[in-house]
Amino acid sequence: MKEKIKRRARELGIREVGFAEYMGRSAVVCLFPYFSGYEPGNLSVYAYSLDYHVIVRDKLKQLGNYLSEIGAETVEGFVDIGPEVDKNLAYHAGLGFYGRNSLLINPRLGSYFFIGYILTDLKLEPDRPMEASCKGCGRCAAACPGGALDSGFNAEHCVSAITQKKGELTPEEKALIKKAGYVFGCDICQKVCPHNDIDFEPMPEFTQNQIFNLKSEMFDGLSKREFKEKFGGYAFAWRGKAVLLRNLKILEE
Ligand code: B12
Ligand code: SF4
Ligand code: SF4
Repeated sequence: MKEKIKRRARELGIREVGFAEYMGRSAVVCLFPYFSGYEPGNLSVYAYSLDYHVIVRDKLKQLGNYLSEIGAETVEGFVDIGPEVDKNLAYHAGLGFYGRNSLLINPRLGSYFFIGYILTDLKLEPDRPMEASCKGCGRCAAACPGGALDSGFNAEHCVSAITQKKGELTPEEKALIKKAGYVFGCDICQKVCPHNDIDFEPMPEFTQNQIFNLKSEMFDGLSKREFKEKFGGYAFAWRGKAVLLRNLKILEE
C-alpha cells in the first residue's frame, strides 16, 4: 500500500514521501521543493511564489482523495498549523536530518522545501529516521546576521521572525533588517549551507506568478481591500500592509 501511495504522489509531482506514526494514526509526510534560483530583490525565496499553504494543501487534498479511494476513513491534511511540528514528523518519516541552521535537510533536495502531511487511519508501517547528518561546518551560524544560531536557535534574533513581527521594532531589530536586506523572510543560513550546493527541479507551481522585490510605491495608497485583492495570494501579505511598509521604510532609508 505504501508503494501505491508513493506512486500516486509521484503522479502528482511529489517525489519525496515518508511514513511516520502520530498518536495512533499514520502520517503520510511529503516534501515540496521550491527553490527556483536566487533573484535580485528583497524577498526570500520561499516568498517568491503564490502562498505555499494553498499550493501544498491542494496537493495534499488530491493525495488524500486517493487515500480515501483505497480505503481510508479519515484523511486530514496539514501544512504549518497541524498538531505536530512539521520538521519532527518529516525527520521520523526518514525524509531528512536536522541542520545546525534548525532546518530539516534532505540529501537530494537540500533544505529549500516545504513539509506537508496527511493523518489517516490507514495502517502504514512507519519509516525510520535517516542515518545521515549535517556537515557541522558552522557556516550558517557564522553568517547569521543576528547570531540566532550561536546556541541552538533563538527566534528573537532571527531576521525572518523580525520581518514578520507586528508593531514597532527596537533599534536593534531595525538594524538587523537593514543588515540582512530582507523585507520578508531570510535565506542567509540556507544560502551558505553546502547541503544546498545541488541541482534539482522545484515543483512547477512554485515557479509561476513570482515576485522578487517589493517597493513602498506598490502599496502606497492601496486600501486594505485593494491590498488584499492584489497581493492577498502571496505569503508575504499575511501580516498585512503596515508590516511590509515598516520594513521597506527601514530598507529604503
Ligand atoms: C513558527 C515557525 C517559524 C518561526 C520560528 C519560531 C520558532 N520558535 O521556532 C520563524 C518565523 C523564525 C520561522 C522562520 C523560517 N521558517 Co518556519 N516555521 C514555523 C512553523 C510554523 C512552526 C515551528 C515551531 O513552532 N516550532 C516549535 C519548536 C518547538 O520546534 P523546533 O524548534 O523545530 O523543535 C522541535 C523539533 O523540530 C525537534 N528538534 C529540533 N531540533 C532537533 C534536532 C534533533 C536531532 C532531533 C531528533 C529533533 C529536533 O524537537 C523540537 C520539539 O518537538 C513551522 C511549521 C510547523 N508547524 O512545524 C515552519 C517551518 C519550520 N518553517 C519553514 C521555513 C521554510 C522557514 C524559513 C526558511 C523561511 C524564510 N526563508 O525566512 C525560516 C528559517 C529560519 C530558521 N533558520 O529556522 C519550513 C521548514 C522546512 C525545512 N526544510 O525545514 C517549515 C517546516 C514550514 C513548512 N511547513 O514547510 N519559522
Ligand atoms: S533565517 Fe536569517 S536570521 Fe534566521 S537563523 Fe537563518 S540566517 Fe539567521
Ligand atoms: S551550514 Fe554547515 S553547520 Fe549549518 S546546517 Fe549547513 S552543513 Fe550544517
